[in-house]
Amino acid sequence: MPARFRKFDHKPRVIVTRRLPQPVETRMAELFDVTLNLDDHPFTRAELAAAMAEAEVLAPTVTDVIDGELIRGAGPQLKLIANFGVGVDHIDLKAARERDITVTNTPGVLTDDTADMVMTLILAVTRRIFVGERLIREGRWTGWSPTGMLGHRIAGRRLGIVGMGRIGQAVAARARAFGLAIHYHNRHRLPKAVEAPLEATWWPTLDAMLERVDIVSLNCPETPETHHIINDARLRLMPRHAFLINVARGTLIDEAALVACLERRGIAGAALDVFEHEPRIHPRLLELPNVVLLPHMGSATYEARQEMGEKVITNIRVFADGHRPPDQVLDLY
Ligand code: 8YV
Repeated sequence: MPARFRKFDHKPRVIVTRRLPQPVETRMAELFDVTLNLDDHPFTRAELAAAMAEAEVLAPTVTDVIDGELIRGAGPQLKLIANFGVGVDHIDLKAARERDITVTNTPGVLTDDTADMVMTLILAVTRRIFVGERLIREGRWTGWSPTGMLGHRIAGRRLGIVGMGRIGQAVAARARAFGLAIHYHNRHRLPKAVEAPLEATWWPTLDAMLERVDIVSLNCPETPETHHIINDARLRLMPRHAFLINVARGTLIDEAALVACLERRGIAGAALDVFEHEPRIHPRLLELPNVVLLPHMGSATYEARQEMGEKVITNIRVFADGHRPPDQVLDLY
């Protein structure tokens, strides 16, 4: 058994960087020698460094940028980074491997909620939900009219999913029920048994798919290969009537190029739950009427956040018991 999976002879010293659901924090306090972040402020780099100098287990979130320098500066006692969240692009996995620090995440439990959010955004942007909502709240609605508040029907349109993993497939299943035709771009073609019920069409090249679909949903992780996967050149491939949906990571899109594209009406609209420099939003995005903007809330259900916390606990317990944690992240990119 590799040295890293060595049983602890004491309660692991755990530092949690953000507030987690109450039952999760209570259970952590029972099981671990834990320090919680009671006021929920995002850790500064200095606070992260201090935590990594002291903790045996760090439980961070997407708001903590844990780069190579921080990992190399960590104390020798740091053995596990048990991330609260499925995406681990904020953690330098290679540096962690070099220091023999195990990294875990929380896959599966946020799949359905995130896929629901994709459908919400598709409908919100095509049916102009928030434009209508604002009309009422701002007291500008003067009554129904045959040509008022028109949007677009999604049934019969082609949805192009970029990244057909757990979340991409959950999006496809929902989208089928709404009458969308499923197209996807993925490094590998899915087995026939997965493709067939979805009647999904695999596109080996993203560029070719972008030219042919009406709605694009980004559902891949952020890696060096997928950074700015939607750039100026690719936006120019999309039809003018197309919509772009992103619940994955803001850095998948060159946001400046997207703003320019929307301003020249290169595509019909975008619905974004994540941003390149979040929580900062490109100021010109705020001016555009054909854009839906949400504050990174794809997995924000009570149920998902509780289950994510339970996964963090399970990963720490199994690791501290001397075994490979169930959600170990391997540095495959
Ligand atoms: C989480 C997410 O809320 O899990 C992810 O990767 O993007 C979000 O749904 C966040 O990452 C928690 O750390």
